[in-house]
Amino acid sequence: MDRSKNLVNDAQPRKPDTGDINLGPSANPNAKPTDFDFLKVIGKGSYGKVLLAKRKSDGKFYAVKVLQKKTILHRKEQRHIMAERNVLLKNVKHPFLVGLHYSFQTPEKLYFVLDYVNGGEVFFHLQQERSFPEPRARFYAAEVASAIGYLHSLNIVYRDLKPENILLDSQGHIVLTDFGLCKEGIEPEGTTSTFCGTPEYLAPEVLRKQPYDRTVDWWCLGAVLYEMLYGLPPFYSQDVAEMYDKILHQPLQLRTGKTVAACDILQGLLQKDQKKRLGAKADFLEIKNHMFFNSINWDDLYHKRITPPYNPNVNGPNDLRHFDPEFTQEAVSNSVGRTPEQATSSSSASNAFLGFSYAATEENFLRNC
Ligand code: ISQ
Repeated sequence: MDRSKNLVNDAQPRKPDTGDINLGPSANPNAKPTDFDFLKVIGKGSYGKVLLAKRKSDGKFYAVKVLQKKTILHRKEQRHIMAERNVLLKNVKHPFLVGLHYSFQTPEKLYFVLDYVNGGEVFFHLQQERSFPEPRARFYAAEVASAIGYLHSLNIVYRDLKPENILLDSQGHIVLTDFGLCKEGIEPEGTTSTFCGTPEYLAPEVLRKQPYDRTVDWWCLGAVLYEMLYGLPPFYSQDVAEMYDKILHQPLQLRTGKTVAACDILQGLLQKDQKKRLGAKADFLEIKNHMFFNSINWDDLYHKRITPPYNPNVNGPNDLRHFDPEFTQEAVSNSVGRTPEQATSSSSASNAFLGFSYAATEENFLRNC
């Protein structure tokens, strides 16, 4: 007897459980890890790693983000939650958000093929210069705000904007990475809702584990702007417990030497009470209209018609000069797939800077993830 005839109308026959995740419109069912040579580790987070990869078919470079399924998939329902909430799966496209080309999966891992952005982290450049003059800080803050405003228009809260997620492209425009990879539905089990990497920019309500909304992103924008102008995050302390206490209780102190407009926007964005924070009423519009941004033509900004204040001067995609050697060296030292020359070299880490003399498999890179 054909039992399917007895199913009620809305009942779906169960598909066999393949462990596959719905990657949405970006899914490319034909893609596979061996399409790429994996060259360097260029980013790292609680989610997994980001690798610089060269596609064998056309020699193009990409940043490939690799996630272990086992760290994100603990309950079947999460597959659906992920498909709903993971912004990498939505049709998100903005000039200051990293572009997703396509995604694919193996039984163990998810792969997101992203633009490779090689102007370096904004905070790498900040470290070289201690602080930025107001016009430079304004330009970066405006591009970050434009991207956040766009995410909010799609009902996406970025939440964990942090220094390492703010990159420059080869021309010097902002590129935000990592939106949606360490949030609801994709957070590794056991991570608390508050902690996902560096704690400097945590808003008071996130620290208190209270419900948060989009205003959390305006706090983070304030923290980024503060650090660009003063060289250290607001409420900074080497002692993390003390820093938490300051975020929660210490009034914002602004040293002299900045304009009234800069002080005013910092006070608005770094307002501990989320209901009183700049952006609480009309979201991005309030930030856009603040006097600190009077000189910004937001339409020109969006269309990249404003010349960036700094040109990273990179020589094509092989140029890793702006990436922290902590990451770029690691690929070589972790790798077991060395050439005989590298196996006998006394200084394998320094080989990372001699160009791409070999290509490891993705497995070699991710062995220690
Ligand atoms: C793209 N280019 C360089 C580094 C990156 C880190 C994370 C996500 C995307 C990236």
